[in-house]
Amino acid sequence: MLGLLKYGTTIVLILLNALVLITGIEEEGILTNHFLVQLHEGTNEKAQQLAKEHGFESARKLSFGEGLFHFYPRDSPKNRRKRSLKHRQRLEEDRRVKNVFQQEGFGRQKRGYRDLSDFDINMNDPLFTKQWYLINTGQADGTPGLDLNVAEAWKLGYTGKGVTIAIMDDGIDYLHPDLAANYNAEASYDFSSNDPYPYPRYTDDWFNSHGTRCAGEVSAAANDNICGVGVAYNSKVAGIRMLDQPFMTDIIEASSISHMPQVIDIYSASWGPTDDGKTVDGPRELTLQAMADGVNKGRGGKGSIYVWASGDGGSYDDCNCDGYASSMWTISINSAINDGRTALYDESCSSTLASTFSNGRKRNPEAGVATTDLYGNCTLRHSGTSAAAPEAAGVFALALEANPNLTWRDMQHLTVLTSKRNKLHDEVHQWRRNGVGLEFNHLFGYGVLDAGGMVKMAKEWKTVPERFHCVAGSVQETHQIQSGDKLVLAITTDACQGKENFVRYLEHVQAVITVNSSRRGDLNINMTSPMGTKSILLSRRPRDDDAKVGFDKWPFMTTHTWGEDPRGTWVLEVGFQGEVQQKGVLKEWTLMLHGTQSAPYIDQVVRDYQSKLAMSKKEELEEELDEAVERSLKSLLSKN
Ligand SMILES: *[C@@H]1O[C@H](CO)[C@@H](O)[C@H](O)[C@H]1NC(C)=O
Ligand SMILES: *[C@@H]1O[C@H](CO)[C@@H](O)[C@H](O)[C@H]1NC(C)=O
Ligand SMILES: *[C@@H]1O[C@H](CO)[C@@H](O)[C@H](O)[C@H]1NC(C)=O
Ligand SMILES: *[C@@H]1O[C@H](CO)[C@@H](O)[C@H](O)[C@H]1NC(C)=O
Ligand SMILES: [Ca+2]
Ligand SMILES: [Ca+2]
Ligand SMILES: [Ca+2]
Repeated sequence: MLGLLKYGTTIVLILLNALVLITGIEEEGILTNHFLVQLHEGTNEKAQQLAKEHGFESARKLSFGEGLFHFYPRDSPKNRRKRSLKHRQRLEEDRRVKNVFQQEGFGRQKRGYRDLSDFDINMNDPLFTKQWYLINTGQADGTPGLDLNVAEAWKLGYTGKGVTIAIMDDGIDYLHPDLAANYNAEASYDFSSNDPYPYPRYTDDWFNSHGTRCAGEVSAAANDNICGVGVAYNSKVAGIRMLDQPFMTDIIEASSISHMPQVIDIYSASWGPTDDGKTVDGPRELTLQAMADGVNKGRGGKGSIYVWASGDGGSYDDCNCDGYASSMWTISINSAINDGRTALYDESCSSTLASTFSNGRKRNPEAGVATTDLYGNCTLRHSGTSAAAPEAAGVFALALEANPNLTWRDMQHLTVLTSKRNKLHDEVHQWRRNGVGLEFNHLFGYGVLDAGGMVKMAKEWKTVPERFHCVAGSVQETHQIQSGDKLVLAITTDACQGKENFVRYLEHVQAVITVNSSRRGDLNINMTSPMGTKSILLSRRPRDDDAKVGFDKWPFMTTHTWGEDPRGTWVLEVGFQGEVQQKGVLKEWTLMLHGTQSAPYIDQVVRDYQSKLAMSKKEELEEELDEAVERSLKSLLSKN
């Protein structure tokens, strides 16, 4: 009897989750005229017949138990509740019926439908209600609930206090009344004109408004009656002016990226190589060194957090050809528009970690990103993946306030685990799950950042174990490729098992590739992990007609295999797309694995977040975790 009761309760829950049957019922304990009916022997027809005899509309067979049916009413569920008692008695008396469970009705909010007043966050800032990326109630024809979930983080008390974010851009209007109070002058600098005042240079068309707009998204003050509210509205913002000179240099980039790494926590960059769909470029020597130093020595050794816009080149470009966005040391952020679709300028690539929001697709003047603008103004029209990166920087500031101990890798792990698919919708690339059940998309990465989820997990977070690097294998012979005949290569690896640098749980994977071809833009490269996760390392770039340089030891990066066991066979596929016949030569493929030896989440609250993991893989994962615990215990014991 107890068993049956328990069973019944479970079913009730499943039923109510699966079917949106009840509307308009707020109180607990109301009985509906939906019934869970168990028959002694029940075909679908018999059940439907019986349901009609008893005055129901019909019955539906339920897949999760023997002889179980949902008897549903003819009438709107709101009305005629009085009749339900009679229904029940009559059903119970019917000899064909074994059990009857009348369904209780309880409140379930339709996910995504919200009202600003639900948040009891009362900001007097005039643009606050237009900032749909903070709290999306469906403004500007957007999809309600599709937002950064900052309200939850704010309610928990996290607003960015004590965290400094640098905007590396064309300057900041630090006199802006919505920014002045949060401006960190000591941490600011102007590398475009070598002075401590990163004020934007005036032009008639307000061309240099980019940095000011980005700064407002992160750190605009709250409740001051001016413009809107920053994601981390109590954080400090520093201006690093470095985009406003005729040419970029390695020195300016390196200086910017390494400016005051013990004071600045997060660096936000919304720039990179030209998004013309034919450039392949990345950080030069000094900048690479500066980034490496930043992640190793910044923030007292916990590592500077570099947030990067994945690019505005649209479907013509591939952000894996942008060495800043595809770097393991940057968190590369793509953008979704206010109804969850991709923006026209979004670039896709396997190195993108997560997404935030930019403008709406419709030419709705209120669908842009509302923020501060030059000369004390406000704007509703900020857009592009430029707008997306600072939102992420703001969310990371909230996480750092929740736990200042987070390392640059902890931040990436948190991003992977707490970002959500939500209502993001990519017409080209499907959402898939990787070998450990993490859901990802080629364009959106692991989904949209969830500030509430992130601060909660950050609070309990234990720093991930030491990181190791393993060269899993390398193909050095030359291989011909031509249209219609793709090249397939394999590397079988033990991931350095038995050596000090064994990588058992993946973080980033790099495929260092040297290849030339008669047309670089027609090349495409895929790589599949031993657990079966395919990463598109390079997609076609129709405007790239390079026939000389190709890729020279280019590190293509994927984040899709995060958490996977890298041991086994990796497969690389290189081919051409496009009408014209092309040929090329692949000269090198070196597979580099980065990750941990011990399971990163053993001590983590992640177990509570396993809904994010595929149910089918959950047990395997548990097993793996347990095995890892056992292994580390054994090795500890053997050392004694
Ligand atoms: C905002 O911009 C307009 C020009 O579009 C300018 O006339 C006005 O003075 C600016 N507002 C402030 C507060 O400076
Ligand atoms: C951060 O680290 C310090 C020293 O290791 C520790 O005392 C503190 O509890 C940690 N804080 C959090 C939030 O984990
Ligand atoms: C690619 O490299 C091979 C071998 O080095 C060379 O023979 C060939 O001409 C090159 N092809 C192109 C398109 O540069
Ligand atoms: C790579 O994957 C994409 C998407 O599934 C596919 O269209 C393309 O043909 C693949 N390319 C190769 C070389 O296998
Ligand atoms: Ca200046
Ligand atoms: Ca404000
Ligand atoms: Ca690009």
